[in-house]
Amino acid sequence: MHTVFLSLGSNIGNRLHFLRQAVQALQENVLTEFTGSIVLETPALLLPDSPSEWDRPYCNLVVRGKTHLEPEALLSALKAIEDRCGRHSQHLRWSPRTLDIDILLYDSVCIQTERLTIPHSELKHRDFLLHLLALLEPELVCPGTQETFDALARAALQKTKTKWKHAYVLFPQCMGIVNVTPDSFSDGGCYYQPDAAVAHCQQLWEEGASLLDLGAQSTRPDLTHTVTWEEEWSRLQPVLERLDPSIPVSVDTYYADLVEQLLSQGKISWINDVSGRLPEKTLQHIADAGCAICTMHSLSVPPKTGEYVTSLLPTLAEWGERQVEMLTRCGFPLDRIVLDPGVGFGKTAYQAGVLLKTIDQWKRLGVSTLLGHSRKSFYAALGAYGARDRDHETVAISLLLKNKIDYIRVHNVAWHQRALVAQQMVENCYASSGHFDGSRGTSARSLSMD
Ligand code: A4P
Ligand code: MG
Repeated sequence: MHTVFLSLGSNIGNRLHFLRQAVQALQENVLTEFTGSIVLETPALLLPDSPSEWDRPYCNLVVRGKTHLEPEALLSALKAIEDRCGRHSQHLRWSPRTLDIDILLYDSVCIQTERLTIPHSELKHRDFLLHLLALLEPELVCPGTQETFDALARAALQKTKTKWKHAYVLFPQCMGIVNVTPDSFSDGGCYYQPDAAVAHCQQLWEEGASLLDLGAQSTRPDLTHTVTWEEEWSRLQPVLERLDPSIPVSVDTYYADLVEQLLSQGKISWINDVSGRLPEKTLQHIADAGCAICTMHSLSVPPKTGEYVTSLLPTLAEWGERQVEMLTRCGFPLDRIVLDPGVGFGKTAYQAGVLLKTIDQWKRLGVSTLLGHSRKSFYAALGAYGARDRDHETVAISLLLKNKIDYIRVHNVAWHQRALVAQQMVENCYASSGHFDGSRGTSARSLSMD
């Protein structure tokens, strides 16, 4: 097996989505013992006289893994993944791309053929690649030099003084909450005006949300006045009209009429049904439109104080099985079904702990899970913090459960990305013996950082 480092970059459309697809394809078909760096947003490096519209920021990451493929075969496998992620095979050099995968290092060899230069010819000139490699494996010596990536990255950054604006992780995915309501429990009124809602959507997107969940009806506990589907639509329409169409949108509603209206406009990717009770005919239409369905367990919506589920785990297990069976019958493939256990909907604050601890109980069903724990009232069991002041607890639980869930539905995307990035930096940092010499992984030197 050969140890390789690859760089991945994307600067068109839904960049994190393309990188995520590529990482999954690499893990399935090309690399074992896979480790990924954090993702950095980097300014585009362009060739002289490039058109100004090429100047779009990239998302870049570096991955490490083992492969049995020889260099030329590896290059072909990477080109096949680029193709699948929508990259045109005929492209101008350094033009914008949905996905680019380059081989940075292949064992410690230096290769110069018609098709390949390894180490990659630009490696030493790109501060972000040296930085990402140094974050992954600081003591590794760059083949053909006597220098470690730690030294190379520090020297490059001293020269360029680059500061990256955003860093992201690819997993778990953040669904950003946007309440276009006057009365939601933690941010009611903040994004009720269309301009404020659109600006917030754009902000959450830039902070690293994978999709945005737009809700036009509060589901806070004991709400007495619910609004009609027409009112929900009048709140959502001006936001959907103004939103950047490349941002994937979920709409949080349990009204079948609103779902039909949304599908006829064709601007949404998901329906988030917190009632879990949309009629099968509506569900079939959602499936036919190619959208995903998120279905949540609840007893009543809005939840009523004093109404709680008994036998929590068997109830949820049975409900999950029934929902997947019914949604599959309605035409949803498994990868477009998302189950949400419904923290705060018919569960006590004490049951919330059990529910979170067993969040991976539906894994065997082959569908995705979403956790909607952001700022929920069960945090009041831990201290007298107001609803807007519960992001610390929310982030802590997201970090704890991040490997057990696919999506976290959160108000504060920026804090989540910052915390997840910091954690991933340490988790994926490799304490090597310095060279590609077969002893990788056997030395356990402690990390020291300037
Ligand atoms: N090739 C030679 N060596 C390699 C290698 N080590 N890995 C040949 C992969 N390919 C290699 O590549 C063109 C040909 O390079 C391949 O067919 C292969 O035979 P390509 O990916 O088809 O075209 P390209 O990407 O436009 O050209 P190139 O030279 O690979 O450019 P780079 O280095 O990929 O640069 N700015 C930021 N911030 N972040 C970026 O990731 N990337 C580029 C493209 C420009 N600006 C950027 C970024
Ligand atoms: Mg390339």
